[in-house]
Amino acid sequence: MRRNTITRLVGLCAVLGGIAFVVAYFIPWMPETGSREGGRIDDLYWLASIISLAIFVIVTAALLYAIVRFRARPGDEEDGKPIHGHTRLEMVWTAIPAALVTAIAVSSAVVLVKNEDLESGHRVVEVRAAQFAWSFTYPDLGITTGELRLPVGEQVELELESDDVIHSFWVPEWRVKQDVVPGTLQRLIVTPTKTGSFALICTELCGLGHAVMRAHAIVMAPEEYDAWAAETAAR
Ligand SMILES: [Cu+2]
Repeated sequence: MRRNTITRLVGLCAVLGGIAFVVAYFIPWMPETGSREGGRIDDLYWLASIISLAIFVIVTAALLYAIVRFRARPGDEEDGKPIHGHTRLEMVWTAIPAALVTAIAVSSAVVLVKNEDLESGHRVVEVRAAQFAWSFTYPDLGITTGELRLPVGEQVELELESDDVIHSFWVPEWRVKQDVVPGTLQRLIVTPTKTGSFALICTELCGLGHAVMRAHAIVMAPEEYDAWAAETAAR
């Protein structure tokens, strides 16, 4: 390749890379993260996004350059040169994606292990899904509610069960998500890091009322949670 070609390709990559960065970084694609597990998942998203965008930018730059630079001129009836592969190039474009996919797999496994690491003495809430509502039982308080309340900064294990069909538990800000399969006990571990009221959504089409199968996940300061727990348990 001539020096000129490389300079132009690098320039094109820089322009496309700049556009890709602006689109990826400055547009809020996802709601702000509200859990410790979610922060790790966001890191994975960034790793996969950066790799994908880098490859996209390089491929697009080469494609655009080739379309403009090597286009058939008017009156050009010639066939292209017969080219039969390029072993070294093929080895490179096999080895690099293999390394990238391995990097994504290893970091995903690390995040999965960390996100499923249960601290001893953690809080437990039993979650029941039924057409078309959620209910939450707090074994330590002996109460059941229609909205999920949790203290901020404390790891909780949600034990999910379904009364009828498959549902799916999802709070977008927490990033983690779990199908609730009838006849099985599913677990989801989450450590809320942000107080507030978040939408809790069923994301498995579970029947006519699926779209309204929503509840709130309310994350409170620890002392507020304790006050609510004491008041509700006393009723
Ligand atoms: Cu549902």
